[in-house]
Amino acid sequence: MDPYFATSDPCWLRPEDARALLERDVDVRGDRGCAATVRREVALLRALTGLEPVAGRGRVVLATLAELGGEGRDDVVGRVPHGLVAEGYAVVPDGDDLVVTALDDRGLLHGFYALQRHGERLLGVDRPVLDVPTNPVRMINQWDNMRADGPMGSVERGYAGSSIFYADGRVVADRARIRDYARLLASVGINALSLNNVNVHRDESRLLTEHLGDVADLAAILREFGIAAYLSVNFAAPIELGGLATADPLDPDVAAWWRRTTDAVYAAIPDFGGYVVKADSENRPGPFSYGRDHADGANVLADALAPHGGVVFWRCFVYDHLQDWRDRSTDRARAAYDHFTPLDGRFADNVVLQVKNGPMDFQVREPVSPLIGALERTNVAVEFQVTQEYTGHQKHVCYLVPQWREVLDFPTRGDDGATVREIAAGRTFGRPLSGVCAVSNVGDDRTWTGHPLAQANLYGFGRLAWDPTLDADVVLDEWLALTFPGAGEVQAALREIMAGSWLTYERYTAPLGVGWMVTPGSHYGPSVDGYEYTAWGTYHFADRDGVGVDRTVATGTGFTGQFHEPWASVYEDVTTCPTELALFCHHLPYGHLLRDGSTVIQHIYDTHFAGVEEVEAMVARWEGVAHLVAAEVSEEISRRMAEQLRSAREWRDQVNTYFWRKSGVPDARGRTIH
Ligand code: GCV
Repeated sequence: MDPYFATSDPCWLRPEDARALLERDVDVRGDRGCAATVRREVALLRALTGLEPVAGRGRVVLATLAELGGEGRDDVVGRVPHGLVAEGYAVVPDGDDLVVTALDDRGLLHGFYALQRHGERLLGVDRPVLDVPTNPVRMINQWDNMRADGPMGSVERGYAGSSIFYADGRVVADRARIRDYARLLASVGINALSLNNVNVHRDESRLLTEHLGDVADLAAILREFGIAAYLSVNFAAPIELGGLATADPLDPDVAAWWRRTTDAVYAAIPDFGGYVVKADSENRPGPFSYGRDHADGANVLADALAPHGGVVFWRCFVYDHLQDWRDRSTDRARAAYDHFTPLDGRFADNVVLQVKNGPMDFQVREPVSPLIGALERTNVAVEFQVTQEYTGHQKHVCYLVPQWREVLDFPTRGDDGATVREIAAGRTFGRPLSGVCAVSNVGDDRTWTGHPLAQANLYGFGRLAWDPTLDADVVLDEWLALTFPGAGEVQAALREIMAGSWLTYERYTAPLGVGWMVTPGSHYGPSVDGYEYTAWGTYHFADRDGVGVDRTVATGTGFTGQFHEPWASVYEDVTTCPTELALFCHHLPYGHLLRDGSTVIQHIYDTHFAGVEEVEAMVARWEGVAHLVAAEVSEEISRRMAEQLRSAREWRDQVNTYFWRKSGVPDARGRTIH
């Protein structure tokens, strides 16, 4: 029998979650592709739970529209709501049967997982239901390396142990854990996975060549779950692997090398997804070395992939990381827009520009990247970070779905009302190859995510990728019900703890959108001036009079002018700029009165005291229910919450003390500042 989560937590796929489904007779019609997977999953869940169909509970039939037509069930086909697309599914009650149907076998798989997730609520529907993915691309990016100091591969910005994919410079031999991961991802609708870090080192470059057989094996596992495999590639691979003297994208030998190499990949993996590329970014090679631009760079790969239907995800995280902190005119926040907007329309149709959600780097608060609304003739995928690099390293509870919802809902085009989610879905400019990507938060820890509650972020990303209009609280409730089944008190407590935890984290860390203030390198814990005099372009410019970055057009770096109206004006004017972005867009005196009525300095003090009080309340709330949760899990959560509280106090004290010493302005409420 398939070892279903033999060495790890089943997260939101606990066999008992499938009880309502397994009590029905489940009849899967096809036996190809993902339909075969559904059959196997049902058999496996029956074997694990011992649950068999209960007389009188009816039957669930999973069949494609073509199969239903072949059986003469045209009445059912006729009742499928309008709008079914590839990968989507419809649920149609038909007498004693509940029919799950789709255009393709991947749709049946998603329908199956929806029945498992929603149980009786979906199994008991009395009218047809349609559920289709909004985003064509729903991708997870692994930042996994093939080597580390120890035997297992490491994960860049990973907080949950080592890689589940690599050990000793090779793909792991035991792939059971990878199969479980594919299950988890497919169950929330993910359809693409890039298998290695975007920082491609020597070993990972060879995934394209000497490790290709292993990559093909991984792709076969993913295929069973409707997920396409991608590789991050090294732009200098023609030199490193091919022995050429150059990686110049306009050199015919370079183009021929990429074509040959890509042909070999497709010979091994006919449905290979394509490449993810980080170029000219943080010391990675790229087209700039040859005086070429990023359209030249992306298109040479796109040309190699095009005959096979493959796609290039080209990252826009391109900025000068060797900046001079004395130079106040260079603004890292401007970089992606400045590099890529002039190239709009020059990328091949099978290139997707992968744009981080904000203009800096996954801070707890940033404006939406203005580049997302600027590209009209280019495919775009918005990149999020599920791994908690800047949001507490999975030691802190930080439920990120509300942040992602805010980004997705932002009407970045202002004038014509298009939101980030509409642009990501490819609807605004008719781009069929758009969507969302996210950096994974998993490792080989038994819990997958280190902090058991961080599982909610992976679950939530998948659910939003499928349907970006889902309410963050509804997603949280789904996850809680599946993860702590039958434990109402625990669910209620965790709902209170998690729902607002992103805003709590924001309160006790860097204030008013200014970002950073983290320990350089690790990015964990406070270091207010840690990046202030470095080359990374991540400054707050605090002095005795004020703090913040003047990014206005009138007197600053001009970043605010990269937005469409009304946002350009809203951010430009300090009286209309949202409070939470006040210091991202403006350098303000400590006595400046914010829109919420408090001064900058008092706001810093108040939010930092409040943030810690909120963490204290979270810990107390958790302690009230911890005994209701299995010891192994509850002890892990308690340990991490204790660290969160310690760290939050450290943040509060360092930030408050720093600004009290700089400004000399005391806290209006006389609380302790050191
Ligand atoms: C994979 C930040 C992170 C890096 C990461 C980079 C990226 O700079 O700190 O670890 O590298 O983003 O997104 O490429």
